[in-house]
Amino acid sequence: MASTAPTSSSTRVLSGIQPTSMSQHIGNYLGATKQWVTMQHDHDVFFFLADLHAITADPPEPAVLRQRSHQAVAQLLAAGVDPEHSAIFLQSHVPGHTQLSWVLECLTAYGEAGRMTQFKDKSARGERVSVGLLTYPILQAADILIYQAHQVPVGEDQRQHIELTRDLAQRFNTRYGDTFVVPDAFIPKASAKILDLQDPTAKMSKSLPDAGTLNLLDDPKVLTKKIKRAVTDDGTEVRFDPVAKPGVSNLLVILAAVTGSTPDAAAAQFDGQGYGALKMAVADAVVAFAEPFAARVHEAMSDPGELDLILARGAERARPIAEATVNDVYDRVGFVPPLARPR
Ligand code: AQP
Repeated sequence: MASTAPTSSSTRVLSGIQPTSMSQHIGNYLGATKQWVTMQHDHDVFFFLADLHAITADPPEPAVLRQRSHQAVAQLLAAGVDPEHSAIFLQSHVPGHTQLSWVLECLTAYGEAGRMTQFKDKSARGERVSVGLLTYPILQAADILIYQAHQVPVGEDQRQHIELTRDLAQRFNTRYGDTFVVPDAFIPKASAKILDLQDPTAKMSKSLPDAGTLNLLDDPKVLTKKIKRAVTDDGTEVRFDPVAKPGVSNLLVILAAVTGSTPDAAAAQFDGQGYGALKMAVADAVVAFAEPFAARVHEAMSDPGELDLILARGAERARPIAEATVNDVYDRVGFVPPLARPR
């Protein structure tokens, strides 16, 4: 195993979020970042903003991407990710991610990359399908393996990508000797897949039409309107049944996750009441969470210098680990190391 692996007493945790929008949605929070906050106290944690991934679909204007990256840091702070405990950094600040990605790309079969469901879904949706969209799960594997991470807290949609990461780690280890920790996905049981409010067969996503997405920085009136218009079904009974009642069950999952309950217990409160009462309760709970969250984001955004400092400190923690892994990997693959010449 590479010397960059943490000792057995410290489980290393790595995860990322793409700055593909000005706001996280409630699925990103409940599926991923909420777990980051709880894991940061007793693990060795690294959280990055996947700005390289954020240009795989339609690359945004440069100024917009920069602002989204700052917004994303501010939102991690607002969610409770503490830079004293967690290394928070930008993927583009650590060159090792792309250096390792190339080696892993060469170990990945073309058909294997094309089978990723996110690639199939996004390429079916988008007009422009870049090679980056095809190879992004491999860069994601590099993002994880380069830190020798044990656990990767993500939503259900990322399960297949973590499987690919595990396969690539094992493939490399078999061919070149024990090098990578083979990581496990850490997927929350209850809120692993928050569904789109307008299409409760699809996951809530930043890149789907806005009406079905609860952005945490939406105005409270907008959040309330989106929840009131959420697609349910033509029944009346509030019951947790994800197969028969996906829209209602999705609302119950959100309500339970935000209020610290379970979907069944949340459903029991609405015995004899209709969907209108459920929607009002969900709207009140989401707004009660989102309003102070937005205030914390605005406060953090008022000091961009501090955000850059947090990113610089995070990258300083991440870079030496990444460099050591890349050096080890390049050596094992057989690349001749550059001669360090005395100046
Ligand atoms: N609907 C969801 N429910 C639960 N978890 C979710 N995640 C995303 N959507 C849901 C989790 O959020 C983390 C960060 O996601 P991401 O921004 O890196 O990319 P994504 O999974 O592709 O999320 P989006 O919102 O759908 O973004 P776009 O539209 O830009 O691709 C991940 O851990 C993810 O599992």
